[in-house]
This record gives sequence, structure tokens and C-alpha cells, in this order.
Amino acid sequence: MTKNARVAMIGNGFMGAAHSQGWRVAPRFFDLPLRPQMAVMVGRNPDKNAQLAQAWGWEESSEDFAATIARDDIDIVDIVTPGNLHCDMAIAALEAGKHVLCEKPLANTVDEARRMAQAAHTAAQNGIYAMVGFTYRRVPAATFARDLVARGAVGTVRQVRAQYLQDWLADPQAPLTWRMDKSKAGSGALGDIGAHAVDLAQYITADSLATVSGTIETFVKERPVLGQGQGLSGSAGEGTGPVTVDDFAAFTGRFDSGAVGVFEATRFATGRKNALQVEVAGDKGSILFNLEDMNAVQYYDATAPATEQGFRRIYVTEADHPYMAAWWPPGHMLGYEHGFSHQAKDFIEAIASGEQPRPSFEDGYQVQRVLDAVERSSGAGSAWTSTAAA
Ligand code: SOE
Repeated sequence: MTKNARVAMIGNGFMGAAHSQGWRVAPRFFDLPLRPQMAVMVGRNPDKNAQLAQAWGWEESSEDFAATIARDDIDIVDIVTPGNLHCDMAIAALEAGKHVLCEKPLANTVDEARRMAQAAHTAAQNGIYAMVGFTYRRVPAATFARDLVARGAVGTVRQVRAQYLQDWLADPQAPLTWRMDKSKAGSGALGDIGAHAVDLAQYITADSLATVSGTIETFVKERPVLGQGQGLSGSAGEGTGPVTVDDFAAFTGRFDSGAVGVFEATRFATGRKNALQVEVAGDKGSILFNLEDMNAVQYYDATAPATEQGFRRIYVTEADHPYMAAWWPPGHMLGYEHGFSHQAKDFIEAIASGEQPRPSFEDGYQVQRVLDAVERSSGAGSAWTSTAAA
């Protein structure tokens, strides 16, 4: 009989809904070596918690993180809280012998990420694993883009263009939330969505950013404060409060291989709702992953006869494409939420086989160093700044 892997999820915002969906659906479509069970959802507000736990299919809810991770019947702790809680919670859960899935960005500072990577390294010696939730790696077309690059379809990579564009803060009257509070979110567009662009570009190219030259900007420095419980905790619900993170970040980067990359992350790209793109150009071709067309990759083969060259749109819905055998017949599309099922599947399989899942906390720590280097570079007049560990 398949053994169970009982999950406790900490947090119940937008990501809590997405992860709940992932845990619920994964064992129904994938034949998993361990069956995830949605045991406990932990949150601060008992009423909201109980109501959401029931709606999303968790057996019970709790307000007590420490008591939850002390339970013998919990195997996996899934952290979907704001970034300021990641470090302490992840380390405590690992030390309690629980496998940990932690949302991105891994932490709010390089030092926290380093300590988390260290704790994960220690836990892995005992077969306890940690993974970061860079879920876009698990969109089949993004995974397939990585496969194509790995098998030489674009040749030697020279250039990477990566953008993550949103516009939900373009309106200066959009209210202050924890995402605009440095003490909770760590950074703004840079960490929230730039982190995805960095991880995905590094994943697709199997390369790492070594140095960066960046600029960050906060366009709207004060925003309306909502009532308690809606905006920043403890806010009076009147007047305005300061935005303490970036709205926009852009940087040029050099990879270990010598390739160069141009990156942009913004919440002010009016008209762009959730536009993540990574394009990789090599000496034999180019490949484009575009989240707004997430069931396809665009591929240009520069070795084809000149008369036949041009970008081809490859629909990534065949059973032989990554993850697709579990889903629908060819041509039947997947959406945003499927990445979370693939994340649950991959994590469960790694735990069962005793292999370090990726992206590991070490990978998350490396992304954190890139983000930190961009901020430091911006503060130093865009000076080229190393991403190496201090
Ligand atoms: C921010 O708006 C956000 O929700 C990110 O936090 C998620 O990681 C991304 O998937 C969508 O946008």
C-alpha cells in the first residue's frame, strides 16, 4: 500500500490557494510513490483559517506553528507566508525533521538565505529535504525549453533576455500591503517577480549569473493605508504610509559561461498583468518561453536552410513533453495552477527516492545573492557587482 506524506501548510493567502490546489490534484493525476495528505493549514486568524481550510480541503486548521511542526503525524511543512517568516520557520521545521517546501524568494536577506541553505544541507544528511517554490520551472513549456537548450538546440548561449512585467501598482491609489513593506517582503518587484526571471533564466541555460549592474526605482513613495487586517498589520486605516521597496528593477548580467543577460522586473508596466518571458539566443538558434502563451515555446533553428528559417511555435502538449502524459490529449492546454501540481509531484518523488530536489535552498541562496547584488549595484551607481558569497 502507498504510504502517506502528511502536509502542514503555513499561510493562507493567494499562494496558499495555489499550493492547496497543487497538493490536492497531484496525487489524482500522477502515480506518486507517497500519497500527499492535506493535514493541517496554519494561519493567524482562526475564523478565516477554518473557513479557508475547509474550502481548500485541509483536514484541520491551527494557529500554532510550533505545535504543528512538533507533531509526529506531519512529514512535510509547506511555507507560503511573507518572506520575513521564511527563515525561522524553515529552519525550525527542518530541525524538527520535516521536509520543507518554501515559497520564493527564499528569504528577505542573503544572511537568512545562507542560514537556510546551511540548515537544509545538514538536514539532507539525514534524508530530510528542502526545496524552493520557483514553480515556473514546472510549466511544461519552460521545462521543455531547458531540455532543448541542454541538448544543444540553440548551440552556445550568448544572450538572455528575461522580463517579468506586472501593472497592479501603476495606480498611485493602489493601497499599501505587506508586499510594499521591506520588513515583511524584503524587496519589491525585484524579489517578488525578478526572482522568478532570474531563476528561470538560470534554469533554462543551466548557467549562473556571476556579476550584475543594476538600477532599482520606487515611483510611488506613499500609498493609502487600508483598515486593520486589510493592509499592513497594525495600520490605523487612515492616511498614507511609506513604500519601502522597489517598484522597478532592471539589470545587465554576465553569466559564468560568458553569456550576457538583460533583466527587467516591474509592477508598473501598464497593461501587462503577469508577463514573464525568457528568450535565449545562441550561435545555432533561439528559444522563447512566454508565460502569456504558456503551452508553447518558440524555436528558431539557425542551422536550417536560409529559405526555411523562421520562428516555429511548438505546442508543448504531447505525451512525450515534460509532465504531459498525466494530463489531457494533445492540444488540450494547461494553466497557471498546473505548475503547483508538478511542484508537489516533483517534491514527493524526490523525498521518496532520497534525492535532493531542485531548486534546493542552495539554489535559492544563489538567487538571493543575485537580488542582493542588484540592489547593491543600484546603490553604487550601477557598478558591476559580484554575486559570489561573501
Ligand atoms: C506577485 O504579484 C505574484 O503573485 C508573485 O508573488 C508570484 O510568485 C507570481 O507567480 C505571480 O505574481
